[in-house]
Amino acid sequence: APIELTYFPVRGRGNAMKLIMYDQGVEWTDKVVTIEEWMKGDLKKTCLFGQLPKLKDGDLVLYQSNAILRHLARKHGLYGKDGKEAALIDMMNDSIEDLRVKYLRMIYQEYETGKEKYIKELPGHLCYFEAILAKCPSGFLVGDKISFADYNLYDFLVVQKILCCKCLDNFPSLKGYVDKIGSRPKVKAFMESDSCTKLPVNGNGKQ
Ligand code: GSH
Repeated sequence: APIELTYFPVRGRGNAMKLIMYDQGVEWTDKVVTIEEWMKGDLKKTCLFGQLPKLKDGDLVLYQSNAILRHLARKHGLYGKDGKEAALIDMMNDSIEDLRVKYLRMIYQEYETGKEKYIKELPGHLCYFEAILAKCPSGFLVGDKISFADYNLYDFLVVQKILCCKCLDNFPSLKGYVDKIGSRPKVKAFMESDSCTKLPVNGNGKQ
């Protein structure tokens, strides 16, 4: 049976895993849960931590977006060539998660009052990834191959550009990275497809 992804009709935490599945040629079905359906509460009660996304792969049922990314990575060779690379990829992904949490806090809790400050502070966070990528001849975060952290960072950076189109202007390596990953034929096709463009970036309509 194909993998089944249950999530809200937003890009949010779902897009990076969809990108991986699309780019890696994984078959999956989308189970879209509207907010109205969710508000009824029945599905929430069945979710291990009361939240989505949820990924069903055979008899494995997974919650937590980063655990889902890692599961897909293990299955599809997106977790480095050895334990050392895997550790470094985990480290990168944790840092992306830190930034994602900051972004989501601003979007959901203080968009009106905190957006300008967030945009002002963003270069101070992105500069670390700029320095990392400037030193990577492969153009990926770790090693010679794309990893789940690359899909996650790419997705995050695209969303930052939606917030502030100039945010990568002083970061040539990050710009080149977004262009490079974004020009992978299936990544490009997915990002231009209805599955991505028809969805709001976030659940509250802010972006
Ligand atoms: N750490 C979790 C993950 O990475 O999957 C966070 C999951 C999360 O925040 N889910 C939100 C949710 O289910 C949507 S992105 N909200 C509805 C609710 O909490 O009732």
